[in-house]
Amino acid sequence: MKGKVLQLLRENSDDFLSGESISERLSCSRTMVWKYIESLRKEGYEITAVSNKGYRLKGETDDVSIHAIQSRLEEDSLFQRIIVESSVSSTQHVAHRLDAEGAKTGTVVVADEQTGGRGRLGRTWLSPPNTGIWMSLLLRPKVELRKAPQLTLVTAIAVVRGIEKVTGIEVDIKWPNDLLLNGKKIAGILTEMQADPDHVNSVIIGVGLNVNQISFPPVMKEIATSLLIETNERYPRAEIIAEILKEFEWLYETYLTKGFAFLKPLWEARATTIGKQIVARTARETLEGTALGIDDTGVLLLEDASGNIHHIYSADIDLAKI
Ligand code: BT5
Repeated sequence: MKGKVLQLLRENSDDFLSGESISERLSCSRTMVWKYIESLRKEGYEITAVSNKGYRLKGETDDVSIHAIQSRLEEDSLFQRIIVESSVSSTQHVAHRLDAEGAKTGTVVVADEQTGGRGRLGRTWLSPPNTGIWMSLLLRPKVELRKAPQLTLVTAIAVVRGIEKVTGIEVDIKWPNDLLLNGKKIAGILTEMQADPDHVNSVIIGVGLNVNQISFPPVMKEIATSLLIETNERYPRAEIIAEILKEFEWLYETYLTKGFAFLKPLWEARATTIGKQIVARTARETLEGTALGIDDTGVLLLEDASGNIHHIYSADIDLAKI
């Protein structure tokens, strides 16, 4: 019965549901409804109650703690320092500050909530509490500056594999930094770096992954989704974080020693847009054509209607409307 109360609340999470309507639908007393709600709250479900309106499910919580993450990693893991905050403006900001203070490679910052989460080009990244994975990895790779964007692609492979290990769900990659589930954005990656003209001092990779959100604001409903929305199941965030870090570690090692070309097949296996007609909006122009694939350095190759091949280093990609 408690599961049914939860299911009703979830199905109606856009609005309040009165105690009376729950008790009628489930044929039980309002006192019992109240008891089930209290019991769900004790389990960590965030349920708002407003008199004359009823109940509304706001979030399905699970704990993310340093212990919950670290206990799942090897003792000699690359990720020796993990910082977990309840609320920060952006984990990228925290990681940049730690970078300036000289923090070691392999420092991880995780937050339960971001009040100023960032996407690329000054865009906003919605990061409500108790629901998603908002984390930044601070790394000091010895790579040439021009190759550092490849780390976005390496991270995409790690996130896809980490999600699949814990949940069995197969997520698609959309070049360069989006992960999609059933065509909607489930995760985004933001790679920022500090560099001299010829060498990289640090790379900060931000990963935002929607896990247990039950809904999105109306303006985002068409484009964004979470693991819970797509599967009606909630998932343990700390476990997913740990699996992503484990996957990242070996992929990163391989990347540093063997280069991106070695990992390219893993990326291609999950890339959705390849072979399709796409529109690519770069900072300079909008191009339309067939996405041929990526080259060994991770650059997207687009063939336009005249047969010209364009090398695209950074862009927003959409499928072309045919
Ligand atoms: C990204 O940018 O996709 C990179 C997102 C990186 C977020 C992580 S969270 C941890 C770390 N700390 C931060 O402050 N950031 C990183 P971009 O490709 O520019 O996409 C941004 C667009 O995605 C927005 O303009 C919205 O349309 C959409 N969006 C915003 N929040 C979303 C969400 N939670 N889920 C799906 N789409 C979202």
